[in-house]
Amino acid sequence: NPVNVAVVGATGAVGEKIIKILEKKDLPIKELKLLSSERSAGKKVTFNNQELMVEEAQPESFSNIDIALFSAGGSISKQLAPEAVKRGAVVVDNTSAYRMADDVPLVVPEVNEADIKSHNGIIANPNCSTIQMVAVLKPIQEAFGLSRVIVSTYQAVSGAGNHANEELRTQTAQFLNNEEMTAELLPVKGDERHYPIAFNALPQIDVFQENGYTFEEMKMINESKKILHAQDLPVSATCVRLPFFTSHAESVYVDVEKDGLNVEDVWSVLNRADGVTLQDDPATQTYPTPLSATNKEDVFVGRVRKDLDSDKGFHLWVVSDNLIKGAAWNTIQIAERLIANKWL
Ligand code: 11C
Repeated sequence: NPVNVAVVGATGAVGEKIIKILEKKDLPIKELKLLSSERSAGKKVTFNNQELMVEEAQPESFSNIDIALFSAGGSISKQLAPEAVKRGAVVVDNTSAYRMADDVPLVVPEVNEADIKSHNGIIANPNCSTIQMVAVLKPIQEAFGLSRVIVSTYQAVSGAGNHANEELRTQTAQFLNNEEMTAELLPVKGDERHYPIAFNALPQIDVFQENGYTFEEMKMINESKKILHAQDLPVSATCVRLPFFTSHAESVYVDVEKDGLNVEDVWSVLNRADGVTLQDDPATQTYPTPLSATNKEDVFVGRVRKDLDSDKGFHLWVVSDNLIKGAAWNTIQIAERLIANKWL
């Protein structure tokens, strides 16, 4: 049966992608309602050649909605997701508001689709940098076991939203014109100090936690354990922002449990993994980059190498579009599975 879908945060970086992907896919949508904060209400957005008006999200907006896709920031989700659920909608939430709640499944469909079934009205979409990593870790975990993960990220500015893209553009022009760069947003909106991102690398994504890790690093650590059902797996992360617009890249080190594996063994499980594309051939300089992964749905992996000292250690380079698989596409996949499995 066709469903009524609401997109909350319809004018944001992720909301825009959700609408574009919904146009391409054949979800049985009866009505699409576009919602936003008061600031963006009144804007017009085209969907399937129809002009739709963006309305301010209110509790009543969710009467008659079957699926609500939230990506308007954590505070809007905290305020309005329960209102949507109260009115009978199932929420797929793209923010960090509910991810670690025990009664909220945190889902990457290729990894833990079955977890969706136990939802109580809210399903959380993981952080972008987590999604692409677990998509690659899962087939390795299944085939060989995992005993340790260490990741360093190279993340795009669009992860911090459309305003961060503008800041990179402005600073790049300033630098090339020999002007002083103005930094007002990155590394984190609202934090005390700001540094230029253009021609730079910022080892801070989101705010610092008491243990010295940033919230982005802790998200990667805690979310990965939850999605992989591996609370005891040691995971450690260093997250860095770099001056390009789209797609996050990650250097991932894993220790597997099985002895004596070689690169071909890892290639063969990655080749069979859903949603993963292997691009790995040093002889032809074949590997993914943020530019080559942009606007694609898959997670790309290359540079698979066996550690030179540890028999069970492997290094991988993982790249994916942070706004597509990292956000909009994963959200829509969850909605698709809700409908297909009749888990609404
Ligand atoms: C970034 N990963 O690149 C963040 C953006 O928890 O959904 C995604 C924030 C989130 O800045």
